[in-house]
Amino acid sequence: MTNVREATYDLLRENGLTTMFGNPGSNELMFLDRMPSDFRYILGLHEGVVMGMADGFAQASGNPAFVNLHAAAGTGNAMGALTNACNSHTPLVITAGQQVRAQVGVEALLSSADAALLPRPLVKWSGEPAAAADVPRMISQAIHTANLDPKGPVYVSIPYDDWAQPAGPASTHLSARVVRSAGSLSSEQLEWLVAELSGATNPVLVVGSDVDATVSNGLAVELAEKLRMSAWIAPSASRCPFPTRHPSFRGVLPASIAGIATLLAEHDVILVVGAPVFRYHQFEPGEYLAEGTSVIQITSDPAEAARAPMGHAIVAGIRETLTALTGALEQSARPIPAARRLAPAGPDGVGALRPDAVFEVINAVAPADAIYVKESTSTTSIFWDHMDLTLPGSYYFPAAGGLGFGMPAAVGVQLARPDRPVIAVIGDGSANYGITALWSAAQYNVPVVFIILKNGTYAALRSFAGLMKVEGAPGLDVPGIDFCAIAEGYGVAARKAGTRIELEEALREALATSIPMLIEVPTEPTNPFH
Ligand code: TZD
Repeated sequence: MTNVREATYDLLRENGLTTMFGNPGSNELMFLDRMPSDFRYILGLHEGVVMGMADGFAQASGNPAFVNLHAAAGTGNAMGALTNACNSHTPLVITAGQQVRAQVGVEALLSSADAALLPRPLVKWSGEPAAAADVPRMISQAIHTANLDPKGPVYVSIPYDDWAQPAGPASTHLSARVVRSAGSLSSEQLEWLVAELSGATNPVLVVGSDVDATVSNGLAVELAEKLRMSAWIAPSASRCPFPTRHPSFRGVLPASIAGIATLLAEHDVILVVGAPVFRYHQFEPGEYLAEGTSVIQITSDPAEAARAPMGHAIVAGIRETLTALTGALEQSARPIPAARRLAPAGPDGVGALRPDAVFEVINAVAPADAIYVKESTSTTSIFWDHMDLTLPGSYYFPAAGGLGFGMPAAVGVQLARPDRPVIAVIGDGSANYGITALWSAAQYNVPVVFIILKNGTYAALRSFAGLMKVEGAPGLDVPGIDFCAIAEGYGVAARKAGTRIELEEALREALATSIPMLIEVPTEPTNPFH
């Protein structure tokens, strides 16, 4: 008779979850026992890194990724990373090994009391099966829950004596199940939307990460062109949903209440697609909207629709809605919005490069299909201004601002997309939260180019301190870290690049090799609010 372990591997295989990200302990060994040869296991040396790799892999592949953690301790280490996966609607099937059933009640070492409660509220759903025979069905439930809109992480705790038990009769039906959602607008809803947009005199498009997640970037361009709208990326962007060199593109909205109201004041209708309204950050209070401006939000996430402080919302599939809308709208005769003019990088500093110069070099040297994983917090808007990102799936950033995503996510993205070069642009503060991803990159031969922007400080926090009138706060500098030595210690080749020419040479070398490489670049601190 098929046991729970065999039935689970069958189920994972049928659903395409043959790459596992994990960090094992005694509770997981029975599951990993004789892992079938068509599965691959990517070991992360810390659970934050395991989660970051899985998050990058799932976002870049568009399919759920499978994660295996160790009990409560492993889950705890993973939870910071869950904040990002939760915000980015990343479909993750997270499992954690539980002590044997007979030893959970006595709280034996590495048992997880109230295991299903532990990861909430950062997962869409979580559970621990009431009986061994129900494990495969529950993992099936987890896969479908993670993958239905709004996608997101889910969590199952599994007592380790369950794996050898007979699978229940339901397990024979699970592998063949197909569960899909269909999120189209009704004809009345579409008519209303078309009337609102056609009747607007100066509408504007704001696109969010779920446009990129559903590979609807081309539809967003079509929509902007049809209505001759300028287009912004929603604030706190974690993906790139609109080509940054398209004439309609205006940039990423600032993440503040007053900032958005002011910037969009000239528009009568703001159409927000695939984003929350809005993911604010710095507190600059004021009116949410200027007089005469209204918002219409299209999102696949009911919670996102419900919590918006203003505007109307429609909960529907992003791709389906954009397809219907572009088909139903007439071509506008308004003048095409004038393209913005971008300033070139400023003069080079002495002993350190300006971030805009770094991005100019990267943009000039890297191929057009490069994918960027970014975690350098003070240089975000400079990056957007200097980079030509055209293809879907070209940019990933921690969606909840939780650092420790960048280094590992770059490894996960590269594993999912071996056909495109992956360049991780990481701050010298951020790098430390996920630094052991270097080891996974080296061991699994994942040819990510890691570029560390070494400004010696938490520059974003210094800027926040200025904004909040905080003086003399401790703990804002990170001097004395040699990233080349660290990289070499984990088995990754490394170069220092202190000038444009050195950076250009190092980047060309790194892109030409099939091994991971780290480039440490001394940079000048910048203020993101200036
Ligand atoms: N811890 C975690 C897990 N996430 C965070 N966001 C922070 C701490 C706080 N934090 C920020 O929000 S930005 C930042 C910290 C520590 C500085 C990152 O420094 P960096 O980048 O060198 O990577 P910049 O460009 O110098 O700001």
